[in-house]
Amino acid sequence: MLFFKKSDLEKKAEKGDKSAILELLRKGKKDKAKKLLEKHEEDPDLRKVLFDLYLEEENYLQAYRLLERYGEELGSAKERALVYEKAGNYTKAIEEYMKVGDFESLYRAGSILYATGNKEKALEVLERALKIAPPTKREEVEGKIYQVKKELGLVEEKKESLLEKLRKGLKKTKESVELGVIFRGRKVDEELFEELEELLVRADMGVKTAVNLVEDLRKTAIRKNIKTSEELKDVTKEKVKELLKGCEGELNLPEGRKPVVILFLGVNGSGKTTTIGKLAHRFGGEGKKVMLVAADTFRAAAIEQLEVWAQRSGADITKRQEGADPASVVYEGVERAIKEGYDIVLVDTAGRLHTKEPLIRELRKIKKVIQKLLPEEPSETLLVLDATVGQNSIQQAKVFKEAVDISGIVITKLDGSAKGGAVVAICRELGVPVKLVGVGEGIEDLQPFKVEDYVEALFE
Ligand SMILES: Nc1nc2c(ncn2[C@@H]2O[C@H](COP(=O)(O)OP(=O)(O)O)[C@@H](O)[C@H]2O)c(=O)[nH]1
Ligand SMILES: [Mg+2]
Repeated sequence: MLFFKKSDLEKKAEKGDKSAILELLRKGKKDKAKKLLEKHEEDPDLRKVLFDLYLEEENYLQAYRLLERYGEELGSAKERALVYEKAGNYTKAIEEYMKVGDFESLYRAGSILYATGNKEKALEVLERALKIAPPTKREEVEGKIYQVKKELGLVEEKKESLLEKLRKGLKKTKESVELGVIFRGRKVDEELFEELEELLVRADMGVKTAVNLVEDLRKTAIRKNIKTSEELKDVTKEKVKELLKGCEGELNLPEGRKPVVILFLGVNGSGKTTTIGKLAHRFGGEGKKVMLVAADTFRAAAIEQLEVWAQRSGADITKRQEGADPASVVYEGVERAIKEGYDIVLVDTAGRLHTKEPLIRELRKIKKVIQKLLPEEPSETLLVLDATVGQNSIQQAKVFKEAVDISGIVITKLDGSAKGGAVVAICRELGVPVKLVGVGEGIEDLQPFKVEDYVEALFE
């Protein structure tokens, strides 16, 4: 009868022969060697080997156990710091990182201090880190310092008001369509009405809407005996605001639901990924734990782009390799978000319109997968539309609407568009409120859509 005999080496190792145990490890019999190392962890040499093994396996809790039990002669200071950090012993982690003192360690120490609420000390340490930061890291560290200073009330928010930003955003529309100018010192006559109508059409408000609006204005002008163009301007603004009634909407973020899932749709290039990055930054700033899901798996670059935004905004990301099944990435991301207590999940999707049927199928599948885990989600399904495309984007929108219900619209690139009036046409035609507008490529360049501000900025 055949049976497997234990090798001599194993026998020797089991008896506690140090070099035999190490040889076993070298030969790749990790599990066996680990058991024996654990058995003989009293031995300082073997303990060191065991500690390294735990680190290699990222088994930080066991590594931590060794540190606690045997004092601190294990591993390098940096490794110890990492173990303390992962095991949640932040005081010790900070202590060790500070001892190491290189950029990475100071930055970690500063970040932990910040995360654990010690902002003054965090600021001090982060500023030390900044002094020795490599060029590629400077921006990130500066960003963090600014954040801490802001929270400590040491800097004024240097933010422009939303209205100022929107004004700047609509600049291009206003340059090509001088909606403000024609109301300056003009007589209220048929010529003015015709010009106004033409400008509204040029701003891409939609022919029918423009014609009806101006017709309405003619009547109102007579009824109210309006004589000056300035007065007419006020009436026009009121009428446009009325047209936009129901077009303004806030993001639906139900209290107490965790996580809230927001699904992003839109053709490639419309600005989904950028919008997700900006939103992640906003939520992160509110102290929310944010997960990005890279379900646009068609191009590696799309995943990388989302990753960059995750880093910039401090969010986490669930991703797989290019070509992975989008719905299963979503499943994984949402599942992780539930387990790990995330507040918000932002799902990036692909929008290849030329494959309409597969696109529709895929979006439905993604939604189904979300609802399998969280029947009440997504709280928002946002369609991202590019303002430079203007009203033409309404056609695109219909394809997405066919796939899933849209709860809100995001209009991006308002800053680069001469078709700022299309917001009116888009919202009215689709019957879905605009919830956000993008007014630039920067991380802060996203704002809630406010009818009042929009109309003021457009006619100013
Ligand atoms: N000027 C401007 N550019 C934007 C805005 N939003 C997105 N973009 C740019 O539009 C391009 C496409 O955006 P991206 O987020 O990759 O679109 P996606 O394919 O839908 O994910 C990028 O170059 C963005 O920087 C915006 O509000 N203003
Ligand atoms: Mg993208």
